[in-house]
Amino acid sequence: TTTLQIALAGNPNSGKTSLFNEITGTNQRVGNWPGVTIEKKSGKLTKYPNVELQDLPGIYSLSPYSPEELVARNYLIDDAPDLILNLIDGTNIERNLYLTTQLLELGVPVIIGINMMDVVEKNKQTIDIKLLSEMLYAPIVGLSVTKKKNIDELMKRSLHTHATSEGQGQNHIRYDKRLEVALEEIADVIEANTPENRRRWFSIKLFERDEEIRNELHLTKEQQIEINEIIAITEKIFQTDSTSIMINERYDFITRLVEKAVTNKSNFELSLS
Ligand code: GDP
Ligand code: K
Ligand code: MG
Repeated sequence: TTTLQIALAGNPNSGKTSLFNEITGTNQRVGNWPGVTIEKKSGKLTKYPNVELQDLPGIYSLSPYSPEELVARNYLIDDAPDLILNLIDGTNIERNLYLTTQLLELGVPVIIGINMMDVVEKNKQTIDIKLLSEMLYAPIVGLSVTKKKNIDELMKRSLHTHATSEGQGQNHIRYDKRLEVALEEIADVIEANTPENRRRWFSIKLFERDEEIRNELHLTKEQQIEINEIIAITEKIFQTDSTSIMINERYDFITRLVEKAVTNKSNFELSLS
């Protein structure tokens, strides 16, 4: 029988291990990731024995700067899980969504679990999950792992997401038009080197001058020159380097998202008085 692979990804302290333990019970395998002393845990789901969950190291981004980021990134790219389950700390949504914007680019279906909803409610915050879901083009379930609320719902939606490839459509987050033009131009340059579902990810990584990706694609000299020109023009337009452009665009997008979808009721009441 084929096993469905779900990768559990998220920031440190978003509740990944708590969720992992809750849904895999004692069906766990623990080891190390190859070449590094980072713990690797995988396990079959108690309720769905043909589904395997891979607990990834907690990370804030998919850059290749820390061993944890490299492990997570290599797994997501090379092992190509069937689904990414991105667990988010709902009390820290702005920071957690930075990684989410990157996971959504990988070309793998993503489902988002917004955890710690017990604390969110206690803090009198509200999160408009439907609106967030529409703006991110991904299914989202709010839950609390430690209060055991909505865990079954999250897993059911996860299997449904995989079965229907919900969340892996052509629709995706769009940044500033001038950046999108550059990304499309890079995508055209690498059309023959990349599968369609991965092309946006590769275009963004090349735009960020990610050396590992550049080597992996075996680009010709001409392709490299074209891409360098696209990057240079865009940097001139934005008056900053390409890495900063991407970071700024991600944060601008997240700020707009949070402004629209997250409200702090206690602040609202204060502002009325
Ligand atoms: P990881 O670093 O992503 O693996 O996160 P952990 O599973 O270690 O959880 C980090 C902390 O958050 C632990 O103290 C958990 O008990 C706590 N935690 C996890 N889920 C919830 C939740 O839904 N509500 C609350 N209040 N705490 C939670
Ligand atoms: K932890
Ligand atoms: Mg953990």
